[in-house]
Amino acid sequence: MTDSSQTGHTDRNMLLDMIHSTSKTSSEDLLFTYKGVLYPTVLCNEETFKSLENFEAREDDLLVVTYPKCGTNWIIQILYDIVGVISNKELLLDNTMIEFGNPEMLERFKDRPSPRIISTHLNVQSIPKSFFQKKVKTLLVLRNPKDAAVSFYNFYNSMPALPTYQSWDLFFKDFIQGNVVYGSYFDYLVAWNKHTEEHNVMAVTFEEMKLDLPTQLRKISDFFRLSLSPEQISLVEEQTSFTSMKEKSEATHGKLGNAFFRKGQIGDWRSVFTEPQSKQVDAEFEKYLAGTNLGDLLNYNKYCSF
Ligand code: PPS
Repeated sequence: MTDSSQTGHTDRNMLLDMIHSTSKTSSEDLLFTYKGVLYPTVLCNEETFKSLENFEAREDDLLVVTYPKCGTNWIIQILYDIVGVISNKELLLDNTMIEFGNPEMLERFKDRPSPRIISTHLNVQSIPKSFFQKKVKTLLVLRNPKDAAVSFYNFYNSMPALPTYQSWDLFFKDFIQGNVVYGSYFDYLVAWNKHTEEHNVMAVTFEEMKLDLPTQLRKISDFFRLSLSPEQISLVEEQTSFTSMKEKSEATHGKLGNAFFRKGQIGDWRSVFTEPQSKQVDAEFEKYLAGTNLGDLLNYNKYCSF
């Protein structure tokens, strides 16, 4: 990616600067609701959401969809590295979520060369329709809800653009009610469950990536028809390990590096959840996801038993 990636890089830096320069104010100032879902005011606005309705996807876009804290930055780095390795170029990490920034920033996606790596936390209903009409290849990254919740709590408290919670218990109440940015974890997955049979949609989990990254890299690269040699897989594996990404995080994420790359582990929830909280998540899982394709993929009993 050449000139236009420089533009993207500027947009990314601009967003990081906007976050850095936010001083924590009240929740009312930091969050707004659009179509019943909470969003961060510093990063999102209604005008961009309206423009998104007419966003033109390209058939060769690589779309990544994630509920927050489920491995977004990891998968984005993986895709940049895969595309970079295949084209034999070091790509500048210029990614911004499509819903971030103003409509002009969204407009500049048109200048990005193919294949565009596009990522979003938006729920299915809010993703521009053209991605579905064009059957754009879409990778969904899932993470068990308990680790996602703990990661989210820590992120709220380290991110200037999000309100601070005085305690985990208070955050947990909001998480379980979907009263957090981007809404309910369960609603998000329930909506995606309806798309899991489509040939252009593939789901992987944070846990599978953590336990056997090479296998998942092969699956991901084959899915996007960007097949890698074993040597290329090893290179991408090395570049996208937690340690390596954390080390580079100041360059990629500025002062927020440590907020984005905190622990990168499976099971951190065990040191935070109380038994009743754990049971409450189990009940939600049972109600919404047990026995579904995504519910099965999550391997819930393995990762979420108290
Ligand atoms: S965000 O803010 O929604 O975009 O966050 P997201 O990138 O989706 O998720 C952040 C969590 O992913 C962990 N992470 C990783 N884990 C393992 N390996 C690698 N390479 C990696 N990169 C990011 C990150 O540490 C966050 O999880 P926690 O549990 O908070 O550490």
